[in-house]
Amino acid sequence: MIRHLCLIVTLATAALLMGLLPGCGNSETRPVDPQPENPFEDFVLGRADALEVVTWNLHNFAEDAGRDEVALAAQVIEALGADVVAVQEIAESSRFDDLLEALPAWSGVQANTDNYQNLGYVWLDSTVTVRSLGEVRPQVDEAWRAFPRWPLVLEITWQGHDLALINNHFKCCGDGILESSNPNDEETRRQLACDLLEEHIAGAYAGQPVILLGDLNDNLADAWENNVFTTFLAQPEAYRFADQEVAEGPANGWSWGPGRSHLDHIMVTAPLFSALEADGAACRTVRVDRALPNGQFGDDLSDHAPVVLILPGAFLP
Ligand SMILES: [Ca+2]
Ligand SMILES: [Ca+2]
Ligand SMILES: [Ca+2]
Repeated sequence: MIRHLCLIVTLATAALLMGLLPGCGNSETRPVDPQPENPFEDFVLGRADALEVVTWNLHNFAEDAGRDEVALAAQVIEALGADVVAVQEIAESSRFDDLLEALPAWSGVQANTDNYQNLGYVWLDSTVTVRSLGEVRPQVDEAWRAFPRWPLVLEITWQGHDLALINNHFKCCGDGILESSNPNDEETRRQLACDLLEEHIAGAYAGQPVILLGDLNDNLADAWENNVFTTFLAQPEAYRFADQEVAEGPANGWSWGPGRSHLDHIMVTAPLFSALEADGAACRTVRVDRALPNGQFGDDLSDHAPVVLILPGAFLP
């Protein structure tokens, strides 16, 4: 599935060769086109001494808006400079290829388990080594109800630290009421997704650092009886949502809308708690939408702003 690596190596080789053959005796000097300004350049997150992990729903990427959507998404990812970006809603696989081509310092993968909206990852080649790529496919009859898209697992090494990322996009919608006796209820389906993911993490990654992230399509701050995340929330010694305070905080920090509700989450397992509590750690919505005028972000790019988790490297296991 890592089918973009060869292309990137080819491009890098071509660039190197061009660099090795300067001048070539051409005395004409052509004016160099100025680099287009990146409207998101003030939103830099990337630091050498921290792991930054982003989740971002790209909203039917890039079905309607064509090249602009690709170019804007590339500018956001480049400006943020995070180590890994987990994305949801890749609608046109070739556009995701275009996105990777526009990001020469990054590599990426996309899944193809859904017929119209897929999961993917983009990572910074200079800091991240991918050890494996896989999917969570629980062997239970109801798994399809939980997962319209199989959770996409990326095992990485970042600056010598091994960890696993699990990206997912839960079933949307619902009426806010968790109706556990109805297997088709949207809230029940999201609750089942949490149950199956918890089982998988506890089984496959006991005692290991795991980051679960994605568009989980529900509110962490809901009342307990209607909260779809209680499997995790009931085990605070094992799991913590890094964005819990965002969900409980003011609306301008919420990811969907942006500012209308908070649906994109990043959860970590216990081995990452010290990093999460360390000075310099943070988890927040990055309101890149504010860099564009008058609703252009929503029209041309996405209805979600990215959410980032920053973990200081010195505190990683
Ligand atoms: Ca970094
Ligand atoms: Ca809810
Ligand atoms: Ca319901």
